[in-house]
Order: sequence, then C-alpha cells, then structure tokens
Amino acid sequence: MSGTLESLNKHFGLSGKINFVEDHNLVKLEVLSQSSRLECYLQGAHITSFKHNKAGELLWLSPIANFAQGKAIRGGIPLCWPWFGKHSDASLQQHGFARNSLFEVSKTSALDNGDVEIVLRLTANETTLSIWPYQFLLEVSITLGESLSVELISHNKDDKPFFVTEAIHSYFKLDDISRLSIGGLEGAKYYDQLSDKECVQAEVNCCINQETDRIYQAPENGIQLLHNDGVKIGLVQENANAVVVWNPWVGKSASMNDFPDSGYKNMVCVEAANARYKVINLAPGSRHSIKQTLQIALE
Ligand code: TA6
Repeated sequence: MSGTLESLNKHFGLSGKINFVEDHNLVKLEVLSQSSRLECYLQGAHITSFKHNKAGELLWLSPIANFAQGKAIRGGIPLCWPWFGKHSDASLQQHGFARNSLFEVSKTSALDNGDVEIVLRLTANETTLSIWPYQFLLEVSITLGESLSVELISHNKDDKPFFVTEAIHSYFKLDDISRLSIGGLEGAKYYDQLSDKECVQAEVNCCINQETDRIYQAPENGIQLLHNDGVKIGLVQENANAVVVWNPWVGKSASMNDFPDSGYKNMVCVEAANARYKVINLAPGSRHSIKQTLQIALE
C-alpha cells in the first residue's frame, strides 16, 4: 500500500491541498480548499466527509460503517451505478457495482478560484463484465470549495447501446430529524417505494416522522434542506429526472448491521437520480452526466 500511496502522492498529490493516506486498509484522499475539507476513498469514489469551515460537517457517516474491500461504506455519498435500486437478478447487489469498485485517479487540479478538482475513473474489468457485459468509462468529478459538486459522467465505450439508472446517494447529517424541512418539492409527483403508490407532495415542506422512501420527479428549481440550527443546504441538480428522499426510521435502522439503531434521528438521504421516471439510454460512443451541487447558506 505504501508504494501505491507514494506513487499517488507523487503524481496526483498537491501540497497543502490533496494528500493520499491509508485508512481502514483503503486509500483515502484528504482534500483541502480555502473554505472546506473533504475525505474520499478510492473505493467507490466514495466521499465520506464534507466539512465546511463555518457550517461544520454536512454529511452523515455511520459510526459502525464497514470499511472492507468490496463492501459499500454506510453514509457519506455512495454512488449508485449502473443501476439504482434492486436489480431484476436478485443475485446482484442493490444500487450497482460502482460503490464497491476500486477507482483510479485521472487528474487532480487546484483551480484559479481556490477550488480543488479531482477526477476519478472506473473502466470495465473482469468483475464488472461478468455482471454487466459492457465496455464503459465512468468518471466522477468532485469539485470542492465554498460548495461541493459531484458529477457522474457515463461513457459508452462499447459497440452496443446500454441503459443506466443512477443516483448520487447523499447522506446529510442532522442535529435532529424533527427539525428537518425539505423545501422545493411542493406539488411534485412521487413514487412511494413503501406503499407502491404514485402520490403528490401537498405540503410546502417535506418533514419526516416515519420511514420514508420516495422517488420524486425532480423539480425545475433546486431543493432546500433546512436542517441544523442556522444552516441551509441548497441542492442543485443537473440532468437528474428524480430526487430520492430516504430515512429508514426505527425498524429499518435496527435491521442494518452497519447502521446504529438511533441513527435515523440524525440523517436523511436526498439524492440526485435518474430512476423510475426515465432510464438513460446510451448509444455507443455517447456520454451522459448527472450532477449534484451542495451550496451552503448560513441563516
Ligand atoms: O435510496 C433509497 C434506497 O433505495 C432505500 O430503498 C434503501 O434501500 C437505501 O437506498 C439504502 O440502500 P443500501 O443498499 O445502501 O442499504
């Protein structure tokens, strides 16, 4: 591992901005901008921390998350690709294989505005081809600064088309779920995964007081998460036809071995997705991008 770290820091490290370390036997990037700090594992291109200098930590990470090769980390921003949700083949894991695959570093750069950009990539390999028989390139572009943006860029490198559903599955850290309100979804249609019903969001603000698992049709404008005292996160998403809102509440929290029984009180997932309402059909040689940007506003 040290050889890998040495090589990564030599080729992609940026003094005072990007450093590669080992943590839980996995390679992790520590990234610093003028106004924030981020941690991201090469496994799954998985962001596990986004700490804003004024607003503090904005992502929820399970204190009992698994950090094992090939296992998805509970919390942070897992990436669901090339499918969102359950696969028709029950032997395949939910949410696709990207989140427990080892990504490579494509480039790292310090931008003129003080932001820092990292591009990670995953290409087809023996394992992915055995699951999903397509040649592809998946790029994850992360830009850290006053805000955080995560972009998933799918490239079809095959000679046949393929379909993708996907989600940037962001877990947000809450002081208390009872003080959460999610604005911007009023009037939006949503599919309730628990009741298997199509519904419409009547309330101006979505509040959570029970298990919640909804795939909303994405609103034209952004979504506002008002969650901790004085902190609002504006969520802007591009090329996403859906917004997923999830909280496991009491029962499901207790059923997950990497999720504390009371964890539901301090987290909510609000995910930019292409799922249910539209499947992304990628022709050979074409590409598709989905992006979620977290903008911080202090009340
Ligand atoms: O995004 C919501 C969801 O699809 C829920 O149904 C729940 O399964 C959640 O994802 C977590 O999935 P995971 O496979 O990470 O446990």
